[in-house]
Amino acid sequence: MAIPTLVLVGGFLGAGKTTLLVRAARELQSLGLRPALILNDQAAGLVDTGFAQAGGLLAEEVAGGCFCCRFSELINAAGRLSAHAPGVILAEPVGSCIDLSATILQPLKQDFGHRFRLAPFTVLVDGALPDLSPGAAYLFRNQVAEADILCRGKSDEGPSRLPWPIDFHLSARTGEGVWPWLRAVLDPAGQAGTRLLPAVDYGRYAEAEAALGWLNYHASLHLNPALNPPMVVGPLLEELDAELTRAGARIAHLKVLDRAATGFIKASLCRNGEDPRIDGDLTASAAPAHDLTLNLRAEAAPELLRSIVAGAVARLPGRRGNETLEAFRPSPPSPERILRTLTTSPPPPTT
Ligand SMILES: Nc1nc2c(ncn2[C@@H]2O[C@H](COP(=O)(O)OP(=O)(O)OP(=O)(O)O)[C@@H](O)[C@H]2O)c(=O)[nH]1
Ligand SMILES: [Mg+2]
Repeated sequence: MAIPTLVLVGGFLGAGKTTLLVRAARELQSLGLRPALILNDQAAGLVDTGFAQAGGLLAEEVAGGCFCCRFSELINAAGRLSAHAPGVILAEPVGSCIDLSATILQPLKQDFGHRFRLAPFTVLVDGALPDLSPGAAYLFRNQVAEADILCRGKSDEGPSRLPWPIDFHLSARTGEGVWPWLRAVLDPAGQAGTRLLPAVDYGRYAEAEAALGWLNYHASLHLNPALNPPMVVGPLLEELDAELTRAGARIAHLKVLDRAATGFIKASLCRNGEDPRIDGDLTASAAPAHDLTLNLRAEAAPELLRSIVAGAVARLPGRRGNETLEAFRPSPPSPERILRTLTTSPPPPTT
């Protein structure tokens, strides 16, 4: 049996990684190539996993730390997927992660060439450079420096103002550039992990990540009156945006997924005050039972994020059940493996 191709797509919070991977998975499905996804976060309860599953895709989650700190779990998640014989595994590391070449790509090439063909590492960058604090800018710069393939996403939103040479301009929304990029990553001649950060100051890396407050919320809702998903998500995002802005909390990514029997909506903000970007079914009819997942990454204390989100969901009409809310700062990265030399993959098995 052929081994799957493992396609890792990195890039900063909100760059459009999940949307691209879901789009790419659908394109691959249309050719019978059996895609699967692995999503990743510092905590469980991911909008991204729910979004992929709501779209009928096979998705695994590595939670509780980034792929580099949970390298074995990444391998285990890929192992669980192998029961479904995927042709392509699309994997998204946490959007604040750096040093992925040394901590994931080189170890994968060195020790797992018999299990995966590793695709060139793609880094996706939003065409409108995000407005970043110095710490976030440090993470962003290092992500770009590790790319085997650098892509500019959201090309439907206007011309790029990026200062780097871009390999592919693509839009997960319109599909522009998605196939040329997929052909490049699936090309057996493509080289993965060709770049390596010379050295990483893990103190500075930890500080930059810890400047971000992280919040994951999940609940089942029994609404009275019944509402459709856009009527749940729209006012909630508007209220959260207003309150975060008032409190001086800079949003890196605020995303909400609301699922009802009648349809689902995912909406997100990548900065304060912008219009939400929406995926899903705006015409779904009203329903009383909903499943709500909210992930917020913002430059603010986790306690502040907790009180703002808890206050906003408490004002939803009706009852909430099975509530979970985790708010924290990411703990210092502590990779399982660091291999700071460029390794070559052994040839894949011939049988
Ligand atoms: N217009 C447009 N919007 C997009 C495109 N790709 C993603 N988006 C929107 O950008 C927002 C962020 O997209 P995600 O795919 O969630 O970004 P991400 O990089 O996975 O974010 P994190 O998981 O938080 O790191 C969502 O609201 C998407 O709908 C695109 O090609 N065009
Ligand atoms: Mg994502």
